[in-house]
Amino acid sequence: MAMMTDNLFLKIINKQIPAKIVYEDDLCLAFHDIGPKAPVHVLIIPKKEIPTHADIAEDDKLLLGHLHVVAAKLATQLGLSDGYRLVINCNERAGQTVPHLHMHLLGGRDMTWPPG
Ligand code: IU
Repeated sequence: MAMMTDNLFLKIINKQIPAKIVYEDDLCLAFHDIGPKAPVHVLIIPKKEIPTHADIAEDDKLLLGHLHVVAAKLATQLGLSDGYRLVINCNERAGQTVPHLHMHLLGGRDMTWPPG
């Protein structure tokens, strides 16, 4: 699938379109993926506009660390202590469709490796 030209996640951050939000603070938002690929599938996104993983800068170190801390806490809260996977797709060839950095938190089923 091609990358969207519109950043719909910005509209979710600004509450212009609905999402099932599970966590929010000044830096990030987490919500259930609209098309879940596992029994638990949450997206964790920075509020800062960073289009892709390749656009992360030195100044974003604390922000990226924060996203991981939030992901770990959510995984525990959502009952994924027996295992979960974090995925960041970067650019179209890797399957990124929304041009706003997002971390997938997936769990609740056995995972295979390598990913497709
Ligand atoms: P990707 O890594 O860019 O492929 O992931 C985008 C995800 O965003 C994908 O799993 C979609 O189902 C999900 N999503 C969503 O949860 N809500 C939306 O409004 C849109 C996409 I657009």
